[in-house]
Amino acid sequence: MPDLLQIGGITDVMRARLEEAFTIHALADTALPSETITHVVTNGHDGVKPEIMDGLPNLKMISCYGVGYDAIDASACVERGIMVTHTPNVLNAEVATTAVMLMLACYREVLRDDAYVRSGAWAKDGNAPLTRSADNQTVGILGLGRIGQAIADKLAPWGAKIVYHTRTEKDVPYTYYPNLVDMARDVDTLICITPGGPATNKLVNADVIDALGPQGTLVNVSRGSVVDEVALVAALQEGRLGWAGLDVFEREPQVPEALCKLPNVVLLPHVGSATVETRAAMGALTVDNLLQHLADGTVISAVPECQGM
Ligand code: A2R
Repeated sequence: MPDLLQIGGITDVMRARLEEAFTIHALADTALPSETITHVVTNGHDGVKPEIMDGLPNLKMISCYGVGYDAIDASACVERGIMVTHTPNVLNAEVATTAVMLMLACYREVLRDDAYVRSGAWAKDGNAPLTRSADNQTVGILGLGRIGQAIADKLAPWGAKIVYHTRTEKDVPYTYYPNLVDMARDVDTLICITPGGPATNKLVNADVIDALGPQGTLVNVSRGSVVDEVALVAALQEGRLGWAGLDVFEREPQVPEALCKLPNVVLLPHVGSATVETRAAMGALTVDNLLQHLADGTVISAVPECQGM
């Protein structure tokens, strides 16, 4: 059987299917047969480090369990003729739910009010302070792709007015902002859902955060690298930004202590797509890509860089 290198975790269902077609090797294996590894299964967080890829001379395909593949150098893969696949679409609805959940949790102060009940403050001090309504807000989506559109759809029942910023204007019924600072100035909430990588590094900088302002809410379900975390913490501490709902961080799983101490943030451990149902669908697509590539050299969901291969 061909040799498959496993980087990061896979589910039992994925393993059972892969074991029927591949001999699976872990990165930590002392006797890793680097020369004969033809396939890699990894995830968006671990990716494939350049030094690992360099040590695999017969690598033909990398299947990424996730839609974001910024931890894999796809251009270098194209040069070497290595196919890269990912899992788009099957997680759109779940990540959109996470984004909306973070937005609602910020507006309605879910964590503060939960603590209010648990601490006994309700009985002792009376009703909790009022919160802000999440209805009829102007929401700017940074990255109106597959997931961004799903977020817009999920916000429709809240009467949201959707606007967006991307590099190219889309054929959608929402106002387009070619400039991100201008959009941030005009919205109540900014939701980040671009890919990670150098092109989007710290796209949400101090200028964007200041434009969002003291009444603004920032939600990030994309990559930690998209937001300047130092600028974000400072703005939240100084009241220059109102609230933040964050699923992703610059140095996961490390989260700045200063962020953890702030009352005006909701923090999640990168669980945007992490439900049993959605991870099963992502796992199935990850394995389907590998098995199809093994069978006839084609794949179901190549990353854009590899679509012409
Ligand atoms: O810029 P465009 O026209 O290519 O639109 C894409 C936008 N985008 C950007 N917007 C502003 N500045 C950039 N430098 C930039 N780069 C990309 O992000 C497009 O509207 C959106 C990405 O959409 P999709 O490719 O359909 O990705 P999907 O499936 O929505 O996933 C987005 C990301 C993943 O890469 C993971 O990092 C995360 O969500 O879970």
